[in-house]
Amino acid sequence: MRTQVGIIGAGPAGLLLGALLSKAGIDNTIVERQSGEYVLSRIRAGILEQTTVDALISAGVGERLLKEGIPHEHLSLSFAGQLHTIDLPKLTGGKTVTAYGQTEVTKDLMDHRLAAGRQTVYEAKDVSLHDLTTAKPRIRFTKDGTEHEIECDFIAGCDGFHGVSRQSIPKEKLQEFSREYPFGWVGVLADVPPVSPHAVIYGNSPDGFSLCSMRSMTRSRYYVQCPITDKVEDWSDARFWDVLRSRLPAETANAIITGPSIEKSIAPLRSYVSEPMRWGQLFLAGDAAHIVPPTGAKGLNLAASDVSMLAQAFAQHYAEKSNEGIDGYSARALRKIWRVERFSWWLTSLMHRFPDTEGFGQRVQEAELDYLMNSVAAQTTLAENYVGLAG
Ligand code: FAS
Ligand code: PHB
Repeated sequence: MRTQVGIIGAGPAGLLLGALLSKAGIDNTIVERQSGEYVLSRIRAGILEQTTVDALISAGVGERLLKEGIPHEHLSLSFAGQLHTIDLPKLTGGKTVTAYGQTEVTKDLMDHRLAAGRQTVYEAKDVSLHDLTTAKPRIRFTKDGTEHEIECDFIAGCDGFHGVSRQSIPKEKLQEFSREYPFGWVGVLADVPPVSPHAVIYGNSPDGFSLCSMRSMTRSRYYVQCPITDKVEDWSDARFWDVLRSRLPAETANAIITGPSIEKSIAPLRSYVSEPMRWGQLFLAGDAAHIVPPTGAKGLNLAASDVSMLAQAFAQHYAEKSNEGIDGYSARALRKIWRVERFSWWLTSLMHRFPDTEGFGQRVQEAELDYLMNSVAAQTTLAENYVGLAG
């Protein structure tokens, strides 16, 4: 087989890149190791920046998003028993974020790709990359027991943190930066109305972090900070709802409508960046190159930012015979990535209880929250990062 751009991974990064390349008339094939059903079963992000919404509309998959996505004009922080609400459009010249689950984004992109007759190989086994520093890099995989090979001009590694792409780059060519956080998040999805349908609530309480979000007006998404050693079986629904309520102001806690969890999982929190994002004809995008703690709601949005830049770069190569975009991709993407890594690390540090933070550290955290709630300048910084930085 042959294609212009081979894409590894059919998560949001791979699917959005495929849609953007198809729109630019660039042939592409996606190779995914899981089934489509499995990819859709993963419950992850829920908040889209405007630039992500714009990229999805540009890729031709904005119709359901515009109908069902729920704009959030506010962001709320709760601490010391109080709820503080930040007016996003007022502080950012009219920008907001949109509540629309990653599962829906992935479904829209999958449906669009199927309807366009574009090739996606699901359940591909033993995916490997070859000849990456030549003009004809190759993807090899096994499907239903038969070995296949795809010759490409370029390969986009969109296969997430545990994928094969980053591992195909010689270790000595990579610089890796990481920070592991000493806690995780228990996440619950429940078919109950959201307590706060127009603002995500981030909570900092003496017992730890909590978060109130949603997927629709009848489906809610909640999280609480938990020890990194916890297992999902340690968390009954009853315990989850009690802990969540105990970490929120009374008025909010009393308004929470509980119900049986339809999904419950524990996610570890880490910050990670791998540099550079290119090796020969291999380009990394999304979680394959970086991870942010979900506190800033940035993982999916950063993946969309990478593939928007990469799609532009490939289009410039083929349409204008210019390599300026692909040669500058890694540096341009990393400049944005590090600014988002900084924001995600900062909000995580501000809103969580760290095992070793007491005394002085705790007072500094409280002073920063107090300053944030009494400074328009500080709230503007939070707001412009939350709605998404340009570039
Ligand atoms: P993904 O990991 O989504 O997709 C990579 C794809 O590549 C997968 O389908 C995988 O099966 C495939 N793949 C892997 N190895 C392969 C191989 N060798 N060959 C072929 N295919 C291969 N972000 C937020 O903004 N908010 C959140 O609340 C949030 N919660 C999260 C919870 C969890 C548990 C995790 C893991 C992440 C969460 N994220 C969150 C981040 C998440 O949304 C990612 O940023 C987003 O999925 C990134 O998309 P991709 O880069 O496409 O990677
Ligand atoms: C979510 O809706 O899943 C969500 C919202 C905001 C975050 C993280 C996750 O920061």
